[in-house]
Amino acid sequence: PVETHLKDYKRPDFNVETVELHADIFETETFVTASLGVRKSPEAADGVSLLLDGRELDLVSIELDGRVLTDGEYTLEGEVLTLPAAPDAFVLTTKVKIHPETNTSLEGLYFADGTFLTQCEAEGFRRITFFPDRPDVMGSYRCTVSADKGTYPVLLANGNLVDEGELSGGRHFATWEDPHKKPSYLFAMVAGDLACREDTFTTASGREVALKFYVDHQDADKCGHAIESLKKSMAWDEKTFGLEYDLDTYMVVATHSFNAGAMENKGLNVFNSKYVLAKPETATDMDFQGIEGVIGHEYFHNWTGNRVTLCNWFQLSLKEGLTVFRDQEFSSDMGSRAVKRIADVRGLRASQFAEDAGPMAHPIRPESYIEMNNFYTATVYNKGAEVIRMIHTFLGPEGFRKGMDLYVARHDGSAVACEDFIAAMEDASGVDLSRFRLWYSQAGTPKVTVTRAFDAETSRYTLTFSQKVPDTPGQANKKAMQIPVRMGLLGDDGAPVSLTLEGETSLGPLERVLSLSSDLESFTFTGVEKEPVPSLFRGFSAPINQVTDLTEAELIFLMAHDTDSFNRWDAAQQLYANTILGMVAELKKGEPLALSTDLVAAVQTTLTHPTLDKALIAQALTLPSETELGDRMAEIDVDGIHAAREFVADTLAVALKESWRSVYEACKEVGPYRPDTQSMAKRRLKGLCLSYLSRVESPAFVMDAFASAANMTDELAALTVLVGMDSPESDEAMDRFYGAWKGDTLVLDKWFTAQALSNRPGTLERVASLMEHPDFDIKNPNKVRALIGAFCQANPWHFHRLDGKGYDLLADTVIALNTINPSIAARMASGFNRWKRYDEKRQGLMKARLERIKGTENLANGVFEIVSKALA
Ligand code: B3K
Ligand code: ZN
Repeated sequence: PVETHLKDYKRPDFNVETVELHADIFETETFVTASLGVRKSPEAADGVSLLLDGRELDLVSIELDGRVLTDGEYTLEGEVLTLPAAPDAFVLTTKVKIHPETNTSLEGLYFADGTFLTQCEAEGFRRITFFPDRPDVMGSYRCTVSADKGTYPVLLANGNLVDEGELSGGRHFATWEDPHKKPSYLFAMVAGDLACREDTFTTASGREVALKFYVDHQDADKCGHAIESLKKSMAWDEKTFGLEYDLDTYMVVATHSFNAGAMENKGLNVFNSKYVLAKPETATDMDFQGIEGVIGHEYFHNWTGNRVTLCNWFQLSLKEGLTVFRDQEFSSDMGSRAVKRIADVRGLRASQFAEDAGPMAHPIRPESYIEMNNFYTATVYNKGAEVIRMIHTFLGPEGFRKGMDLYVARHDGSAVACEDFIAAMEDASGVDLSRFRLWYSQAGTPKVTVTRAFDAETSRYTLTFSQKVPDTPGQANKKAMQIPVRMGLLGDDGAPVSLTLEGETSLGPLERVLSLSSDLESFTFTGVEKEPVPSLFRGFSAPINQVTDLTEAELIFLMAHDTDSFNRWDAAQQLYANTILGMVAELKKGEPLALSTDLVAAVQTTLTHPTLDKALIAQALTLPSETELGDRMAEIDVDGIHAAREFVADTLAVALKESWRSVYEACKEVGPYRPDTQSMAKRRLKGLCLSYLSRVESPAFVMDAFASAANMTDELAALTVLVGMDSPESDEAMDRFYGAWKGDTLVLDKWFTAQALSNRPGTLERVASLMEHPDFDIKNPNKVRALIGAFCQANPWHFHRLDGKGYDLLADTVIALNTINPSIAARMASGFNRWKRYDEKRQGLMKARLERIKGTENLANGVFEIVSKALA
């Protein structure tokens, strides 16, 4: 396998200005004819060859300006077709034969669940036709699709429908033209028998856009929420960034077989059905929120990704980090900002921090890759979004908006780099981001240690910050980063203290943003009468690990009094983590466990708080996951963490039984399901109460909640709790749920996941037998993620069983997927990435499985990259 390096990047020698495609789809083969209008770049050297990528294509014919090329006039070696010394401007026409009907990789053109569809990002277009398949080659596309009319009545591609008609033999065709030039990764086409749900949106400038959602006929009643979410996204981008939609039609196609969440193809998004289909009986509140977020995300790509695109794949975060930031802001504006922030940070800590501390650690702008698909990571996406958020913090909302305006004005229609975005932000705002650029090149989560000193005599309070960016593979001795610290100080009555820095003459504000930019620096506040409690990194103002010496009492104080909702939650998380990890150490020494009464009282106060947002209460009372706790330990103690965390949950359940019960009752709803913020908050808190109550109540109590649930949120909350109870009710609930939902593949994913996450003994054996279930399909990524992904990533106690059977299950799955779907195989293989963090016995077991995978014949490049980096 070869590695591609950022430092080797060069602009293309040839551009393809026009692309005329004909795809003739048949049951057992598809013919693709492509006529490419090629033009040599004025900067290209004399006599350079044109290189075209092609993967698994049967070349039928090749012509240059209408003349058939003979053998010596081109070469086809491996995956590259070369035209030596190509002319300055010409039309190249190739005809290839491909086999979407047997393509299980779900890249390029593939056939799944009765529909032909495409996925081209990152390098899938080369599976459709020979092409310089790189994002800096941009052209105008015209695409004709033909297929049997009875079986595939719907024929789609990007842009506008310009022609359609009948063909002989019961076939028909449709021709689509995209007026905007684009890179090949944004190409899409679809042929299938799908229902279409329509709506319209009128843009700020008064243009009417037709919105068309294509789904399986049986799902036609589940598009309403996605359509509403799209309309909200379109309005939000106009209002927030002044960006309007630019075509007359916006199409979304939903499929059950998709490697990712969704894909932003120009004017023709393809979505994993999970992010389109919802109604209260089948989708949870989380699903409703996920749909709103992903619909928004793909829509926002129209400007950040499509109109302004990437010059090479190393710049992926330019579109993904920015677009995640935009979808986060959108969701915050549609719902509760604090709740959204907490959910995002929980996710970041769970996946990105772990990635940044492991063998795959890479900067948000990676420097090399073997398989680009491996770099659609939490780092590029979610840390990338945090980097954009820090720019927003330094520039302020107005400066940021000016920067966005300038970025779009300068680069609309072109393929650019992260540097172009930073430069636009600097030029528009006048803020110097030179040191800040290190966030793009340095990997690893910075550790910021804070110490404090109070001088009562002079009323001075000093905070000292020291930062260390840890070494990561290929990167040592890093430089200090520029880090924003949004902060405040709380007086002993909980009131905020004025923040006047030494040397300032007027009274300072109650909150401010400090900027760190060296290894060690101090900030002294004057006029501080009594020792305050610091509230630092409010709203998680930087993606760092904060180390403080806050005491239990101070954390409890912050939990109750901080004016920043995020930090109230974070103080609680810190408190739980300190407590549980302290207990892990006590368990090791054989000491008995006891939970601090102050902590119990703090939980009680939060739980019964009369005015707090119920979603925030629920978040505050959710203990950190076993995975997250493990990440905080040098050597992860799987059993100790499980035992200590269970002890804390059980103790809180018993001690506050009456409160859990009364809050549970108070959260019961009257009236029909509504997916609004307040109703969701109630259901969330009710579900949490139920999980605590299940520790003190009988299975019949939870069964009752299950049986009386009137929507999927409540039903799944009860099922998830029941499945962990070692009782006959548990099996009964699983059977009833399956019986009720066996026709709905998305709901069955929840059924698989609930069982994969169970604490019950024998969970691994159950997961293994579910892989043989008729509704499980290893070719379907949603099924693989729902069952095996959930088990390996979110059920550490069972996955890390000391007999190594969990590791076998994962290794066998990776090896099976290696030939079926290499992208998903590589994703799954990263389940071993943390192997060096465990005890010697488990390390040995995991290493042996990694080696077994590495020794597999015909190992896909992507899997090779993950396992060889893990073993290095
Ligand atoms: N850009 C796509 C991801 C494509 C995944 C390629 N392996 C979805 C998104 O981020 O919007
Ligand atoms: Zn994206």
